[in-house]
Amino acid sequence: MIDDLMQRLGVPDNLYQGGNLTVTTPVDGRMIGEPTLHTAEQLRAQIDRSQQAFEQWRQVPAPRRGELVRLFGDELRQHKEDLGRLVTLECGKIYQEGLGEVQEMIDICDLAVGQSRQLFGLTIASERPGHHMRESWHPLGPVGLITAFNFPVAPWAWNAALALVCGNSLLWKPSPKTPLTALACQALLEKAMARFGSDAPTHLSQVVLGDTELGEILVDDRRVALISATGSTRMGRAVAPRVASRFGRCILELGGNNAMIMTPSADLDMAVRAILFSAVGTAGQRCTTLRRLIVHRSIQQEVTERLRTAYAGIRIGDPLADNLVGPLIDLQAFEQMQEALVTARSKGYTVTGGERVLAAEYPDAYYVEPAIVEVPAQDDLVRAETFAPILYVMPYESFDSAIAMQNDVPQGLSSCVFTTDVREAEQFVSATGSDCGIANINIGPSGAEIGGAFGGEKDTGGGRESGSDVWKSYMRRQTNTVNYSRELPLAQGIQFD
Ligand code: UN1
Repeated sequence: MIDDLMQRLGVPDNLYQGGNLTVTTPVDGRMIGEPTLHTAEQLRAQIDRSQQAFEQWRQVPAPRRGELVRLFGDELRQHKEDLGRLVTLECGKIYQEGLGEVQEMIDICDLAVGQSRQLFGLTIASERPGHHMRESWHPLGPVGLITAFNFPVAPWAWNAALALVCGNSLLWKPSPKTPLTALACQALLEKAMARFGSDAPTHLSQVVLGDTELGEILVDDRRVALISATGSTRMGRAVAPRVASRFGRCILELGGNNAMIMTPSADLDMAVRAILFSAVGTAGQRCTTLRRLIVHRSIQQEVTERLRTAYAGIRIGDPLADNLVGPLIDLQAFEQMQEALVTARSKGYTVTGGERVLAAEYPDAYYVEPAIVEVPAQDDLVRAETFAPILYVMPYESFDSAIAMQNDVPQGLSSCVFTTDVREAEQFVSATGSDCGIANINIGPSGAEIGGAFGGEKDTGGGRESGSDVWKSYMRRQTNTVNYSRELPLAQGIQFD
């Protein structure tokens, strides 16, 4: 199946076969590809070429650059099923979610095409007669993209689509766990470039396959104007100071420890469905996954029972078949999940689920029952992000204390409240409410649309991607003062003669 898929997606055999990086599918542990890792020297040459491509691409008018992204969106529409299937094979999320990820790519392309005609600055009143002031936005330079296994293609596309219309070149270092989807996206982009014509430079976009060592070279190179990295907080802590030390720019999208506050007035049916999608979807491996349920003590028992029943009915198994939960990415993820559950049990917490399943059928893959852990109060176990389907359930007494609990974690990505009380709802999204980059009402914390800015505060890294005015992060701002008079008045009334 993999060869047919890669062929239809336009990836030549030699790019994913016979190399030194072994890629296995989490579906059953089978080897699905062996691409070749780049060397440090090759990466430096790629950065040279990226700089040259940038110098050409920045001269192409922005709406014309948008045309390339429009053509790329067309390729994605045409290959949605194949790419969605490859996403499923490579990272293990169910096919529906694989398709959803490709749809997010298509959506951001549409947004970026429109944006390509709207890269606008301001005009500003000058204090001097016969002067104009304005703000212009210019292309930035080569953009380095570091992406994670759990969303192998959409976050790349959020960055790539905007960076391209903004006039930048791309260097993409995907997770070494999911390089095949990156090669497929690159092949589709190259197809779009071939249709676009010769004003798209050949090395406008390049994929870099490598480990941390190559990541460091990319991050340290002064020519790479912006590093946009998605992954763990640990990775962000390594990347951010290196980029800062050369005064480069960063967009960081790191860990999340996302909560739902469930109030007594909540629509329980809706809330339980929202919990199911956001806590067990993608096998708990979204940065926006629901990890903490802060529930009013008066409804805690009822909610926990309903959740136990709902969890018992979850279909776990082959993500290409009709299941809701696929495998964890690998053994390490499984071990980290088990470690958290062992700690929970040792503290006397009630753990439901969390066991490995289908081990006989898939000895080299890690399918688990999503777990519910009831805890009396938030502690350091709950404050740490474990990238697996574990939902901690904790009671609250007053709404203010629920907000304090929601905020009392190092991460600040996404959050939500289920309530039909307008005061609670508005308080949650006010200055004294959730401290996260995303705060929702009567919707789970995951599954954001691309129109809004996506990202979060604190250990999540502070970066924003996708919609709103995020395009500005991929451009440099220039303030222009133009004198169209025959005098040379100085600002602040300074006399200098
Ligand atoms: C991620 O897990 O890195 O809001 C991104 C969501 C998706 C993106 C998740 N649109 O859940």
